[in-house]
Amino acid sequence: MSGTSASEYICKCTSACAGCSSSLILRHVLKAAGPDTVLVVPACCTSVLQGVWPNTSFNIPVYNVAFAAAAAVASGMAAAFEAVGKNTNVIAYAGDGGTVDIGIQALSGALERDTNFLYICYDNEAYGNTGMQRSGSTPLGARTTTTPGGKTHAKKDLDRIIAAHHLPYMATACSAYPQDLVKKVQKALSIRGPKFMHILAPCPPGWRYDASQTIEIGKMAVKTGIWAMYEREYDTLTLSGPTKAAMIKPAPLEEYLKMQGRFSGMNEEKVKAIRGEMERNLRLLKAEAEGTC
Ligand SMILES: Cc1ncc(C[n+]2csc(CCOP(=O)(O)OP(=O)(O)O)c2C)c(N)n1
Ligand code: SF4
Ligand SMILES: [Mg+2]
Repeated sequence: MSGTSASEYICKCTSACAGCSSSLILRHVLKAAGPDTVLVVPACCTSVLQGVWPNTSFNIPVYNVAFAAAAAVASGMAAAFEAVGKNTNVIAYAGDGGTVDIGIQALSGALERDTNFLYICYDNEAYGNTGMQRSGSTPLGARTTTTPGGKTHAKKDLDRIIAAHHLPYMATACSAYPQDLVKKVQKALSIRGPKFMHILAPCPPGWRYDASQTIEIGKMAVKTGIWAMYEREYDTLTLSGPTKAAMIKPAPLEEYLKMQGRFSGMNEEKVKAIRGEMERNLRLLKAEAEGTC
């Protein structure tokens, strides 16, 4: 991809499931960041993919930390690099459970400290590594091993929690749009201070679809509008092209839901509730982008 390193920082034989988009995202993130990068990884699928010492499938330094600690470690590491005059990229790469649930207090504190790091939450909408239990980021209606009848609460609105920290840069992205993703990573790394990205990461075993459908599912999430892509620089919000298109002519939400076993057997009332959540979010984002709220 133009503008990214030709080198690979993830070796081909990781233990990721077939069709894993979170490892695809990480491949693009590292190619966008280049070799002068340190990765901070809490307990999550990525900490399995990195391999077991003395072997590793990653070709850059990785600091593996406790589940709740990624943002605190990344922030401290960034301060240490700055103290010795180094510009090394510090990227925390954490799952949704490690971000919206257990790591949220460390993340909030780190975002307030003004240290120079990028925090990326790859969101497969469940605790994948431990067997697909629900997280705060699991969407309404989704079946997980701890919500076998479908989740009864809405997905936690992480992005508005992050927005309340008034960061120099935050963005949402999706594994199915790699050019957009790379551009946002490079922009984030070009800005000094704490930055945040939230990236949708379809997961075949968790979302219960065939591994060959990973890109299609990601595209449908954006085309329906259930996953919105945008950038926020302090209080200025800019919608990304595919989300602007989805606001004008959305793909049918039912199609996105039907593609995934985790939404099987949902009644119309649930679909209506999911649509209501989605439309409310898009209305708020549009108003913010147009400066009318
Ligand atoms: C304090 C603590 N509690 C629980 C665990 C067990 N644990 C390890 S990874 C994980 C789930 C991680 O989920 P997420 O952050 O969404 O990443 P994913 O596995 O989906 O990539 C859990 C519960 C742990 N390592 N530490
Ligand atoms: S469970 Fe999901 S996120 Fe984890 S390695 Fe498998 S496909 Fe990737
Ligand atoms: Mg997860």
